[in-house]
Amino acid sequence: MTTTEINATAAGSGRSATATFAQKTAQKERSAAPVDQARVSAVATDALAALHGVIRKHQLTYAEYDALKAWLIRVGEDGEWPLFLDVFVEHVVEEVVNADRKGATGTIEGPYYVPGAPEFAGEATLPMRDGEVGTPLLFQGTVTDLDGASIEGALVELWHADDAAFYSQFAPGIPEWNLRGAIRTGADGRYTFHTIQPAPYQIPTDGSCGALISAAGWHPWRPAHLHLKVSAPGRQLVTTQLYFDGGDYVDNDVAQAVKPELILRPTPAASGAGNEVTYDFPLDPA
Ligand code: MBD
Ligand code: FE
Repeated sequence: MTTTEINATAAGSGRSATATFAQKTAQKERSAAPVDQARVSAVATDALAALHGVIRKHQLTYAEYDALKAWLIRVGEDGEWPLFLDVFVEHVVEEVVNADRKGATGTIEGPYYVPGAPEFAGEATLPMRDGEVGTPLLFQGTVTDLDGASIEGALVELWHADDAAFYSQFAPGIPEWNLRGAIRTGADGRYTFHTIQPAPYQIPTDGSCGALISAAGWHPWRPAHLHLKVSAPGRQLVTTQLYFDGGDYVDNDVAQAVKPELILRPTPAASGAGNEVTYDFPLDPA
């Protein structure tokens, strides 16, 4: 990877994620419930108390307090709040919100979902460039209810990074819907995607998230992953990711979003090109 590409990722992807998040929330805010003052007070009081506890525990200095202020200001200037929160915080929100699910296992959405990708019936090759680099992957399965009965009219949305770990609409120079698409299931509940396997994702190293990661001596990597949203009328939407058995960082995701149920074990494709794997989505009732 060249330095130019790394710079483009930090300057482009983090900031674009902020713009996309602002658009997505503006739509939701119009129908939002009124603010519950007691809940705001309870949560904010405890959040501040947790921070006060950290300051006491580690006997923070003024130099460290000023470094924290400067870093927080920079996260906003870089547009990296969605990146920071989705990498370091979202996994606990997902754990709490989906604790009672019985069907398909969820995990974090991350910063790079865009609604409205091209939709196909039953089977699709994801939009990709001529000669898109990467190992071909046939990814297929069935959307069902909790008893295993197939669901017609389910929507399986798939988005993932390319073989250089860049996401369309966030890194520059990639066609708008590259490696993003959705399949509407027929009566058999089945979906079949033809795509390529993504590469492990590196958190941009030259922005404020990268500065924290390197200052702390952590690593900036997520394992290679497919992102999915699977939904159907009368069913709970599941947002999840799938990983590749034995892949780098599967056991050490910086975003702590891997779960055992989410690890794919692809086999060589019957077609002879690349790999294939089957994964079913049983959806909880709404
Ligand atoms: C990603 O691709 C991602 O999935 C998450 C959660 C955070 C940063 C980049
Ligand atoms: Fe991702």
